Amino acid sequence: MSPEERKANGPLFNTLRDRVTEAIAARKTELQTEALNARLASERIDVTLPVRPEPQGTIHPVSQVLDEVTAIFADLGFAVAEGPDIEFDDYNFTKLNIPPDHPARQMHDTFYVAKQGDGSRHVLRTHTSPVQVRTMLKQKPPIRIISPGRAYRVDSDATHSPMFHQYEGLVIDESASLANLKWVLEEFYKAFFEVAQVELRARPSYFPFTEPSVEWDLRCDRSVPGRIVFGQGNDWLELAGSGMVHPRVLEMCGIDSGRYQGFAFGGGLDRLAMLKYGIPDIRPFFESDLRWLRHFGFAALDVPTLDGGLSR
Ligand code: FA5
Repeated sequence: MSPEERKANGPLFNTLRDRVTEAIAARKTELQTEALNARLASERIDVTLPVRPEPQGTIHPVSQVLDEVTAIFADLGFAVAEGPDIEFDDYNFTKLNIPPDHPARQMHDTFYVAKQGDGSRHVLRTHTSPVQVRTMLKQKPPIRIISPGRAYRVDSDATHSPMFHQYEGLVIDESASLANLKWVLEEFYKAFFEVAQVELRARPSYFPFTEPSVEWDLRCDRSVPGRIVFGQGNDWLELAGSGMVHPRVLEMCGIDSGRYQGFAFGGGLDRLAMLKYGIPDIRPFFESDLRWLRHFGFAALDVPTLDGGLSR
């Protein structure tokens, strides 16, 4: 265009350019709004729904049984106490009336941890009984605790694992007796095996930290191969070690044995899981085989409670 033409048409073209720019911007906003609305419609979620329609994964039988045992003892008024897996030799043995060089140390095939700088020695706890010591050292009677947890022994076959689980019970007050212990165990086994009645048989036993010491067998029926019915029949199943806490243990833990007395008991959690849920071998418990876990595992959202049902 000549300079004159440019002068005349310039404003016209400027106006045209502005209108085109505006139209493009308007259309762009419109398309963006449409795209956002389409995305919001397609990605809409109901936040009140569970994250997944089907929970993935299952609860391990040991965790299930641990929750069941805790629920039952909580109902009986027991608090849960804990202790570390790596324990002082003193708490695992000496304060439980098993001094160094005592032959009872050979009853436990112990994993020892290297000596500390001060010469003291730690062990992987061979049972949950050191939690008794820890509890008595920091709490005055009355004491009523249950302590489920891991224990370790140099031991491995179909019913023994180097790492396994135990539960420990301890009751200390001015009058706790063997009769009370028997009642507690009866209530526990009734609730745990979900039967109306159980019968316990006491056998004299030996644990250095209890005197007298008693082992308990539960009446059951094993006449049909592969099946156990609890509370009836002519067979007996060994279930728990127990006894009256040795006065020397009370004294070593700072409790006046002239005034206080009590009972302790303990058994294998894995063993309870095997019995209740018909699992023949302990070794796959700790192999993390997903097929085994899916077969023997429990629904992830079912929390065992006494009124809601332990295993259903
Ligand atoms: C004890 O460990 C005592 N502390 C129990 C006790 C507590 C007695 C309080 C008195 C008062 P024992 O060594 O018998 O006792 O072990 C108890 C249970 O642990 C056994 O019956 C068994 O069910 C389980 N257990 C022991 N070793 C293993 C293992 N290697 N694998 C799986 N379970 C085991």
